Amino acid sequence: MSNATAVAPTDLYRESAAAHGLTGGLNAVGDVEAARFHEEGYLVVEDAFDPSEVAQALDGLTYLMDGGDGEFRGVQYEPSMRDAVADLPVEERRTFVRKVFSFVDHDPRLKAMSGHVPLHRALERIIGAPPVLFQDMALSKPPRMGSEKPWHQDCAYFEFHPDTAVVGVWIALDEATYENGCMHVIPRSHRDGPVVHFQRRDWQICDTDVAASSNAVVPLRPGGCLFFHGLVHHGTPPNRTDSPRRALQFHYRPEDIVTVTREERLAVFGDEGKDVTC
Ligand SMILES: O=C(O)CCC(=O)C(=O)O
Repeated sequence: MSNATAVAPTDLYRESAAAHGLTGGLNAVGDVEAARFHEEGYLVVEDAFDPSEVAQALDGLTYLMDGGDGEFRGVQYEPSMRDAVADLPVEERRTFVRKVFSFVDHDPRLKAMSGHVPLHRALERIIGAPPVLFQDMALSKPPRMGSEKPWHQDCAYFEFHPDTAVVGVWIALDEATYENGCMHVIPRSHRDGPVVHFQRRDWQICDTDVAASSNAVVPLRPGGCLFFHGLVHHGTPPNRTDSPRRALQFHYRPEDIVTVTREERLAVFGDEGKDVTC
């Protein structure tokens, strides 16, 4: 099916059980917690980063969004504002940013977040090998405008064998709530393996194939983080509030991996996703 403007069904995200998170920072991720990650497909650490680290990350993002690095091209705006932003003053333009990507080599504050030592220690426990960063982005949902990211599996976007130990790390920079579009995951869905994705409201898992009734909501305070398996079904509803919802998202993998071709990837995840990037 190809209908990118289709309207989201209203019952796709339930304000149901909030995911239970660890406290004690990233050092609280030990073998038991890593085993829980593999069982459930995700792990929440409520207090992973302190307020000064969050503030530094926001400063780094603001610098790049405002054109502080003339070489940087990784800023994407909400689709409805793409033509209009050029005429806006920078502070206003910033409001309409949807995504900032491939930034770690353009700002030392953001590089520090991606290389954060306790984060890498926790990832090594989960992956079972030293983590290699392979994708960095910041995802913003502008007030009242930030749209839904429908249910999907991140491995659908990567040219790695689907068994690769891919771990996403989603770090809240603002408080993330049900109302402003926090993450939702379907616990244990990674165990069912790759699922065909459809070009509908986005490149997504067919709505009727998502066990939305069993979704876990992942509200986070700034500095909280979600580790999620590359095959776990996840998504975010729209931002229905007057405040922005900004987050960092890093993806890590082990050094040794088996790559696949684009055609092999699309043969597994569905060939309607030819033109999409995560
Ligand atoms: O932050 C969001 O709104 C969605 C992030 C996400 O699921 C993704 O980019 O894969």
